[in-house]
Amino acid sequence: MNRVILHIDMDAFFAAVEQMDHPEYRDKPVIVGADPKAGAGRGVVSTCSYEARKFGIHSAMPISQAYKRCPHGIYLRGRMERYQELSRRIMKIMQDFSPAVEPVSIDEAFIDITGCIKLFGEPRAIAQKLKDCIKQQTGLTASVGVAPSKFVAKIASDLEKPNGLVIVEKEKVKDFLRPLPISRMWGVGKKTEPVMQKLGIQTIGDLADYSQSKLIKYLGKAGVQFWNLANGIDNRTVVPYTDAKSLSHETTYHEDTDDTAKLKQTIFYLSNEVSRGLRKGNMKGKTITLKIRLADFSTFTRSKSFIHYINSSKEIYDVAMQLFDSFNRMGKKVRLLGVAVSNLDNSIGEQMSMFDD
Ligand code: TTP
Ligand code: MG
Repeated sequence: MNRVILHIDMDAFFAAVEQMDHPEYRDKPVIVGADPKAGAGRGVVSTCSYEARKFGIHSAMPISQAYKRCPHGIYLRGRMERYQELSRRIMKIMQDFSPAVEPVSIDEAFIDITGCIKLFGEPRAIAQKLKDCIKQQTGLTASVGVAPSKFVAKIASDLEKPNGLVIVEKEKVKDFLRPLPISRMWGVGKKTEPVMQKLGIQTIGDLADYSQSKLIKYLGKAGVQFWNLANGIDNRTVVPYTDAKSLSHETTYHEDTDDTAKLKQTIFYLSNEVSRGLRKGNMKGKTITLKIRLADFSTFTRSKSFIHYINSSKEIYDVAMQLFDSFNRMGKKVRLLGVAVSNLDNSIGEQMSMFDD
């Protein structure tokens, strides 16, 4: 089966958060990083808004140089906690789309959506929906690349920044890669680029056409990896990050439903699955959470905590049903249900898939 991988990267992340939280900074050059005045202007730029990029400012540039280029810019120190809080929210939004989310950095992740296409629609629609959800729920824009591999998805997300959406179909991967400069290759940095230049390799296409054995001669084992990537060969999988803080199970309906018997049956099934998982891992938990996504994609969680630990399916089911009965769906149909147990006593537990909204 052809894989469909998304790479998501937030636009001018730290600067965009500052512009969102401070409307007076919007449409202005905002530079997050060291103080250009204190400490004789030592230190560097963390990032800057797209308005500041017009002055040639970029990440890692000495702050003194940035200040020379744009003395009227808004210079900020940055608020790491706030960025982390938003990062967590964004990662959770992604987990609503697929359980296979691999965060790469504070503002970047891969998602494998291969298994979600039947449920959510075409890759373009899924990617657009994800961008919309991030925008609606956080106020920030993301750029997304969609491709059959991580390498190509990552390049694609960067091509039309900000607010980009680039889709590369399997048959078009090689043509897509060919004209790109070699500096776009993963792992080609200050050391490797001059070697490539010497070999006459300017574009990814040049690399794809180069003899593999010669590449190995000049670049060692890495030569094989570079050659494979240039030829669109990249089988690396998306490895979801889990920290076993909770154990959950969820179901998305093929068709949204408001059939109470069906919903009840799903909660029964989910409670059983979660209970089974807990017992298998010798775990118990104190908090039961019911997750409900309605037909319009609005998503809610309702939780109840106990003083004692539980893991039996009957107890989990009873609590999940109480939470369900007291939730007002405002007449809307249900798209997804999830049951989670958290606050685990899992000293001997293994890593499990989870959600913890
Ligand atoms: P990036 O995604 O590389 O940059 P960005 O989100 O600011 O801009 P773009 O639209 O090009 O993606 O990095 C994410 C955040 O990480 C960035 O907002 C600030 C921080 N960062 C640094 O602190 N120092 C750095 O050198 C880089 C590259 C990023
Ligand atoms: Mg970014």
